Amino acid sequence: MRQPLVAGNWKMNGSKADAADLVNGIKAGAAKVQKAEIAVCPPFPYLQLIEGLLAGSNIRWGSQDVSNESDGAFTGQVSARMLKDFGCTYAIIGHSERRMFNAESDALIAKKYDQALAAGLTPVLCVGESLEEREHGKTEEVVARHLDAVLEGAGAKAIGLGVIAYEPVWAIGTGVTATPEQAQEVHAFLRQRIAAKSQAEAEAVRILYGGSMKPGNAMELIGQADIDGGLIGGAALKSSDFLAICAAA
Ligand code: 3PY
Repeated sequence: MRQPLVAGNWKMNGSKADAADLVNGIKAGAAKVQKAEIAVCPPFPYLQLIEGLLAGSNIRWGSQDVSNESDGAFTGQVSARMLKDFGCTYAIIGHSERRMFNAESDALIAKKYDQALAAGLTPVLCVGESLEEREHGKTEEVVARHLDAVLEGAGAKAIGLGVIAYEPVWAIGTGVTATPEQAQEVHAFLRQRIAAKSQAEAEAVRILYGGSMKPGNAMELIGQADIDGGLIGGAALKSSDFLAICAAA
């Protein structure tokens, strides 16, 4: 029913040459990926290069962020319309690194989500708790707050038009991965919360797991009932690892 999605979040890594090598490597192996939809999210300066290299392939690309404004005097920001203009499909929104290092609030993230949808992009809304929050039994409270910022404002239909990525902060860049059971529990919670507003949107929306997903754990994680793919960090920077995750999905 739900086609798995494996999206690589390259973060602020690599050079122009690295970006070209990586995407060419992914392109070369993509034919062996049977089921999953593949997407890459390179840094902004390389998007146009990647768009050219991916022309004619069925690999999609996305941005790692988008402005909460449509246009105007917002130095340094990139609008959803600009991204859509030259073929962008996805926009990662509310990644924990942006919540942490750029002080992005739920209200701001909800505006970015609206901008992405209005321009015809598919927002990938990141939600997830810190280690301290998990240890204090606050996981559901935190991911509910992150989800509700969009669900309560834009509504279940808007959530159904996007993708959700559950990324426990304690599993990002630490090498520690949530167990399949821990991840499934949160994914099921998120889906039930959407189902309380709309069963159809809850069944349709893809919920990805992110946080140290790698070739060795991808199959078990994505094999869980409510895990529909991955948002991949470090392992997305090596085409063989990324392709192995895509093949496992
Ligand atoms: C990670 O796996 O490190 C990520 O943050 C993916 O977005």
